Amino acid sequence: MHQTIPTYCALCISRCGCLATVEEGRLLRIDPDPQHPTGKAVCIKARAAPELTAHPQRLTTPLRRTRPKGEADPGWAPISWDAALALAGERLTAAGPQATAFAVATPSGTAIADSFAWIHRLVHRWGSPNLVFATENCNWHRDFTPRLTWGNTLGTPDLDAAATIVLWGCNPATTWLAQAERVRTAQRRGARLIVIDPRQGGLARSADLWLPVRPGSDAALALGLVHLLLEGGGADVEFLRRHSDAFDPAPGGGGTVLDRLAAAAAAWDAARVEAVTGIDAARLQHAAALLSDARPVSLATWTGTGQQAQATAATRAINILYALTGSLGRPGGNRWFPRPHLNDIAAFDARSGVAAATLGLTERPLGPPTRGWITSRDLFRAVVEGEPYPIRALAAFGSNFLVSKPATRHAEAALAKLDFFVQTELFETPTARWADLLLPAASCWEREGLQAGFMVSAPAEAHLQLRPAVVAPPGEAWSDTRIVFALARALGLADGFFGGDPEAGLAHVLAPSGVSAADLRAARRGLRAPNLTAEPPLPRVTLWSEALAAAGAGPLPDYAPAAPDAEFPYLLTCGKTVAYCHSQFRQLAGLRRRQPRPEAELAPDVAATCGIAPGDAIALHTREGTLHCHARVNPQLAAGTVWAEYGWWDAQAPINYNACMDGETFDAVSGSNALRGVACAVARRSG
Ligand SMILES: Nc1nc2c(c(=O)[nH]1)N[C@H]1C(S)=C(S)[C@@H](COP(=O)(O)OP(=O)(O)OC[C@H]3O[C@@H](n4cnc5c(=O)[nH]c(N)nc54)[C@H](O)[C@@H]3O)O[C@H]1N2
Ligand SMILES: Nc1nc2c(c(=O)[nH]1)N[C@H]1C(S)=C(S)[C@@H](COP(=O)(O)OP(=O)(O)OC[C@H]3O[C@@H](n4cnc5c(=O)[nH]c(N)nc54)[C@H](O)[C@@H]3O)O[C@H]1N2
Ligand code: SF4
Ligand SMILES: [Mo]
Repeated sequence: MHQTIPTYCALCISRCGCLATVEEGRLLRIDPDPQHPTGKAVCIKARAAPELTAHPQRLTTPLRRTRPKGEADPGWAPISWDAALALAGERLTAAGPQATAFAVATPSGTAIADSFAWIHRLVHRWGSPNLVFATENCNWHRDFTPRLTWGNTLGTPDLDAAATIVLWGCNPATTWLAQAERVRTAQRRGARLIVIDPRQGGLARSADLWLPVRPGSDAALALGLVHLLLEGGGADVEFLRRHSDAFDPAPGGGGTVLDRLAAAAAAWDAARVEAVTGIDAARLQHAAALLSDARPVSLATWTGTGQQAQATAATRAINILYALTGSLGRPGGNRWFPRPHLNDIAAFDARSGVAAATLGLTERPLGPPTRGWITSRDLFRAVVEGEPYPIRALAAFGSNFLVSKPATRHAEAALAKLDFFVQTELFETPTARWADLLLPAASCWEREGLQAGFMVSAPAEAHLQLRPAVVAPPGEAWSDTRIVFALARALGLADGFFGGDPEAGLAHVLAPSGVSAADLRAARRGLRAPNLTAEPPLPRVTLWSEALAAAGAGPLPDYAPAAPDAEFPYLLTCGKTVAYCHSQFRQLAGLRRRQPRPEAELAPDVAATCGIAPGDAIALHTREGTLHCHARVNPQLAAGTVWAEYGWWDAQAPINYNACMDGETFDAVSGSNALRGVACAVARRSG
């Protein structure tokens, strides 16, 4: 007998509402659930869920290493959960909280969001200062850099009421189906669309204006637009007068803050912008005209502007440009819609005693270390060199940082040197292969998960849903939340974890929402939460940032173009593809058929100069290393650009993009790695 279960897909940020068809404990298929606020469509990753839940390579029992680290075969030996938890408790206690770092997978590209706050609670309550997380290359510049300008996140673009939508370095048609659907609906209603991306993918094909910016040069483009808005009278002066420091005297003289901003932006006239970004004056004018006249403006940006060597300048300049439109916090602009009211159990306040010890905080006092989030580079250095203090143990919940983070000097030595490394995973990955103890995690289809707010619109944000397990986990796999609660017990923290009972924890989380877990289990599609948070008042905009000035960056953003490089004359950049999330899902044959091997797109000028035809085997060289892949030629790619896939791994072949990224080239404020706009050369190879 078939059973159809309403649920949502938790594999990526989109959290698409869907229907799971199950028969005799087996997941048969996933279909969209149009009644759900994010249920208009599902992608091929969700369609591959039956393969993920039944995959023969899934981890099904706790495994203990029996062979030395660094050997190809860890000699995994199955052990019981009791033995595994006792071992983890004993070894982590021996290392102690300061010498133990944690790691967590991305909540935007995995289902770890289910357990994200509980993992943070474990880290914070136990007293570890350090959690390796992807934020510097993921959401930092979207969610935290805007705090420097208006004290809050970028907010949610109110797409349903926007006159102009700007997608700047994000590609929701590939990475966020539910958001792309809202953009298409807005376009049908008549909203204008501007896409700023070196590659014309997805929605850029139907945009009113596509700006093929040269990778890594977004700060210059944004400053050029700030200049045009200020010069042409397109800035919302009334908004600035009431809600910003624009008319305050600038520290150090030179008139008001707005005068100083205008002077700084005037250095970016159209000719210089074109020379640096590749965007000609006509297109720049067109963009400025839309931003000046077709308001309110909604803005989405994500990793395209974040993974840059000057990402703070880029996002600051974009945020300032956005503030000039006067759309912030208004209907049709970026807003902070009311969300279900929940208790926050991440316990960031418990960090205060150890916060100062967070790795990288001294170097980046405005960056992710302020939240306890560290880079793998800083972790490896602490393990190998004992700098600034030794770290001996690592506890990771997913995260394949050997593939998802750039190459760093100490990686192998650090992983070999760790006294103890425990990881929860679905599969054995290149990172997991270094573990002492590997714990099998249930996938999102095999465990409950709570989603408070589905992001893409006001009604979606108010939606609260408790996703059911639609099938049982394979073998003895557990949900990460259950593992966190069990580890908390093993570390003597049961009191701070509701007696070690996840159900009691869930009841506490839901208490302020006005609904119970039982209510949510009955309302299978979820419901509009009775108690919502309040929409915050319009924030005050800080154009002139004393905080950045004090941290050694300029109070106003600027951009320093890289010198031309004769040896590595092209610019390498990357982006996501529909079939995969980061380094995941290469095991799934259904997805692998769609995208069987790593490929890179070359702009026609690059292909012509290098004598490369579509389908050729090529090598991409950077100063850090070499990447093997196959060529496509894409006429819809900024001149001089190479756009490659990342996330591939193979012990035998150099196909990991990030192995050619220099982990020492990063934004000084945030630590975001230069993964986009990297100097490269291209050559044909045989094979
Ligand atoms: N060159 C380049 N590099 C990038 C990016 C890029 O655009 N270009 N993007 C960056 C971004 S935005 C991010 S967020 C990071 C992501 O970096 P990571 O978080 O390291 O993401 P993945 O490489 O997908 O690895 C996630 C791992 O978690 C496991 N996993 C998945 N779901 C679960 C779960 O529910 N529980 C547990 N325990 N494990 C799970 C998967 O099997 C996988 O091995 O990569 C970054 N790296
Ligand atoms: N299919 C799929 N969906 C995902 C994920 C996934 O791995 N796969 N990961 C999830 C996660 S963790 C995240 S953070 C989001 C990220 O979502 P997005 O930010 O939308 O992801 P990307 O495709 O990495 O990058 C967006 C765009 O940046 C462009 N770009 C490259 N270089 C530059 C540049 O220098 N300037 C500008 N302006 N644009 C540039 C790329 O061409 C790409 O179109 O996606 C989430 N959804
Ligand atoms: S876009 Fe695909 S992977 Fe992401 S939530 Fe929707 S169906 Fe799942
Ligand atoms: Mo991400």
